[in-house]
Amino acid sequence: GVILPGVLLLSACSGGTQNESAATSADGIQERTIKAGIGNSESHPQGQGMVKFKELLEEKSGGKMKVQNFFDATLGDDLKMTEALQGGLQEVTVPSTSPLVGMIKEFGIYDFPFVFNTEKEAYSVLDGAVGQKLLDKLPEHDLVGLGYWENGFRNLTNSKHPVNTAEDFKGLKIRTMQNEVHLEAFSKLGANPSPMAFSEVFTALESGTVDGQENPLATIKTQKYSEVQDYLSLTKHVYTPFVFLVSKKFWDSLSEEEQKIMSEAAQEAGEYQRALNQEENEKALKILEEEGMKINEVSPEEAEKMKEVIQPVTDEFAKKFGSDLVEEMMSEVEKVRGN
Ligand code: KDG
Repeated sequence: GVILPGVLLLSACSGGTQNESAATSADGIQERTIKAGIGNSESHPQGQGMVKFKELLEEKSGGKMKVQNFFDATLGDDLKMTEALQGGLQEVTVPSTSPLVGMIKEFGIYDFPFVFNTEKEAYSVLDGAVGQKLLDKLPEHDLVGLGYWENGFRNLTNSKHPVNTAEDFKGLKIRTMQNEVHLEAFSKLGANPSPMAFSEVFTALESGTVDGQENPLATIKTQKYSEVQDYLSLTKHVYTPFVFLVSKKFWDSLSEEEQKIMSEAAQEAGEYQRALNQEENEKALKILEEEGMKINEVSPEEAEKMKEVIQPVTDEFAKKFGSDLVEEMMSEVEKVRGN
């Protein structure tokens, strides 16, 4: 609620029943256990971000607010965990924004290929007015968003051949996230996309159900995709944010002080996670090469051609998601680029 710690203290002393005064401590922080889950492994920068979040929250709450982290989709994949938050069965998850688009369509603007060229451009949109507008849509879906972490620029791996040009996508069976923009963009390039939850990807690649998948380098490394994929093409075709979600049911049960330290912990852990992610992506490239992947760059000219092929898809979805919002995002990117 909105009760200040001082007021709480007063009401606990004067007239509060035995139960009320026992439940509300002087600093407005109670003993709590937060179940937090992600799809990535603990060694992934996202996993390390969760470890940092746990440390920070436990420290800020004097050890009262405890975090139990679950990695590797042991609590389910992004969508399942998000639903568990809505039902009040789980407190925290940090999904890619992409699978949420079926629920809140506007998040789909982040799925437009080739919008961002650098992390800095992405941060200015995510941490600015556009990012906040989208977070503001969460409460009506029983979710609260405490900011954006980084999944990052996605690159294509496959078992068939290097992808250098738009034509090279033709006929490739590619796993995508459960997201209509990704599906249609890959179809437009002539690939055969199939949407699939993250935890099923390795097996699908291994069994040949799909030829390829796309993810940031740190994920390609920690998921050991090099064991089942020969080619890594540095397409950087889209930037995926993570969004730090809290169950609204849980959030509304917290005191103002508890909400404050939880926001701070998510924010500070997010800054740490973004920096680590950039470092780990660089390191991963070298490791994947050592593991035998055949790696190719995609020239800016070819990337531009891929973008042109996909453009009709982007235009169609821009209308659906809100042209004003898309324009606001693009002008923010232009501002950063101009500087
Ligand atoms: O922990 C996050 C993962 O569950 C997922 O979001 C990773 O980008 C991802 C994917 O390809 O599903």
